[in-house]
Amino acid sequence: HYLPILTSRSCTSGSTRRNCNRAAFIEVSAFSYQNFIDFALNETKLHTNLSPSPLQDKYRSLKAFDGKTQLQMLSFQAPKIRLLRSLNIDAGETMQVLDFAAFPTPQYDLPIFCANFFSSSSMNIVVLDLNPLHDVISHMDYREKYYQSLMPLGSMYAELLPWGGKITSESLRFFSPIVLWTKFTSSSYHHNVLYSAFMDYYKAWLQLMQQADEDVDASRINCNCEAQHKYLIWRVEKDPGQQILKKLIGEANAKDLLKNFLFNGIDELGSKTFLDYFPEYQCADGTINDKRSIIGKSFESRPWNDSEGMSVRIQKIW
Ligand code: BLA
Repeated sequence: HYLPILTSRSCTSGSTRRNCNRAAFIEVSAFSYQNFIDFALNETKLHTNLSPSPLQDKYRSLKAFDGKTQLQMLSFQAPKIRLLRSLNIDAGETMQVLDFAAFPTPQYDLPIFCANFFSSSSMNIVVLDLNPLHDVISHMDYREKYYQSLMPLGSMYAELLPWGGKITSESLRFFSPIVLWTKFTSSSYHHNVLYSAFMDYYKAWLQLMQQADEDVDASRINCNCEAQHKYLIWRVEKDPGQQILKKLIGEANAKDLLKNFLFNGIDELGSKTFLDYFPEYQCADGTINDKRSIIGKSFESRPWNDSEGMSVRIQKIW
């Protein structure tokens, strides 16, 4: 898996193959997440019948206020996938961002595939996970069904991409025991490990998708809808990428992109509000607290390491 995957800019501008390979290893700040997206789409097509999402009409590409930064959007659907979408932000060497997610059709209790990679010229902030639809602490059966067999894969990558330090405590509820939350300085080694992890995690998700049986019980489907709705509402309101999106394309466009593209489905999957799900964010005047976290940041180290200790420590935030 450890291939020189970084598509260096000098590669695309007609340099020789030898220079191209050198550039891929040396110019670590000039890379793109496009090949991650290409891999995922090609791989998906091997497993299911992918068709364009109606969202493609409205969300394709945008240029930021700076006139240089490009935002590229793709969206698809498939029988078991309600929405497969990606946002790729290309600000050259200053910033590259990938937000790639797959949301299951509500008849399936499949995890949500989540790849959020933010890269500036020096720093990378990464979350890669199969976000659980249902709580993996109280629903041991859900945890076993989807994560038990993936624990070795998760442990291998958790060693290569160590825990990124304290996070917004509320976020942990949306993470699985195999989550990769990490920060690293840019290097071709790190980017290659990340590409490898992305490929393996996505292949694992596709396999789960292919094997998933449809829920027929109406109450189970309702639970799946509500869980996905809660997840979407959380991310529309509290996603850490919001500030940057607002800076790039303005507040109204950023809000539209978050609600109607990135976390599309809020109007269809449920009718509860953010404060119904997260009442602790309610201010005295009834509005939603702007803070990303009420509890504050915690989890200095990977909380999933010891399975006994983990339950006790994580239960406190539920
Ligand atoms: C930081 N992004 C973070 C952090 C997390 C995530 C955990 C660390 C800060 C924190 O504790 O909140 C990602 N958090 C997630 C994800 C979930 C979650 C995926 O709860 C899912 C449930 N990140 C993006 C995009 C951008 C981005 C699209 O995904 C930019 C357009 C930027 N993320 C970004 C930046 C930081 C960050 C700049 C550091 C600044 C900060 O902490 O606010």
